[in-house]
Amino acid sequence: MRPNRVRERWNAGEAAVSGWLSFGNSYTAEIVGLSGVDCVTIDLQHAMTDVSDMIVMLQAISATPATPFVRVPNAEPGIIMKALDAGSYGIICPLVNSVGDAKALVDASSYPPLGGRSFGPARGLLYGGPDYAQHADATIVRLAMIETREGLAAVDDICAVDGLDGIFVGPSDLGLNLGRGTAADPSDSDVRAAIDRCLAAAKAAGKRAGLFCPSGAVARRRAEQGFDFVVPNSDANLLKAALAAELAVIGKA
Ligand code: 3PY
Ligand code: MG
Repeated sequence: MRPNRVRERWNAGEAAVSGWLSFGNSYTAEIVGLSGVDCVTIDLQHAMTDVSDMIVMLQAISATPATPFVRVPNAEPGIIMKALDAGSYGIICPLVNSVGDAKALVDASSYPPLGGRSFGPARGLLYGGPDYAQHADATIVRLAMIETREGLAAVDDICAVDGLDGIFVGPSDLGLNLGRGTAADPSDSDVRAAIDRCLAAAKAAGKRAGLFCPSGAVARRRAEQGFDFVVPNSDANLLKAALAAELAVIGKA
């Protein structure tokens, strides 16, 4: 089976860097996939994307060296299985608030006996290779998002769930849930402590920790801190920032 570059980075003792796709478009998926990132995450939760966009985006990413991940809208088994069948090598699941939510993620993304994923890997087989079924469970990465008070309170138990590779912190929702705003690189000491707490919980359980970041500088700092999976902002945010900078040069901003 084609290897997962995120796991390769981890096995080499490095953090994996992921692009983040908010446009439901195969061209931007290809551009980000060829940018030098290890991974490209298609966001089906908040982005302007739907399932048919996801399929052509996964096809575009196949033509790049980057490994495709999908952030699903929720832990509903149907969408997790569909993303995997379409060739995603990683699932990032938002709003994981309990051990039950984390187990549901593992269950939907793993074949029996580990889980209850139904067999029909469609594009997964084309992208992964003919031995997909034997290696899928060990190749696919499952990250549970910690981004609420409940998730934070349960983070140790969530990290202990068998088959879960780790957690992915959503700093904006976490800040919002703590009543401290939506900054992606929070200065608030409680939100910062909550992020550090998530990292410590993952490490204590021998699991991986990821984090959405608003820039490469923050992503680098977080990787140096010990995060294993960092996202240096989304395509849409980067386009907005780059355009604003250019417009400022010509006096339009
Ligand atoms: C958050 O910050 O809440 C996120 O979900 C980042 O993607
Ligand atoms: Mg969020």
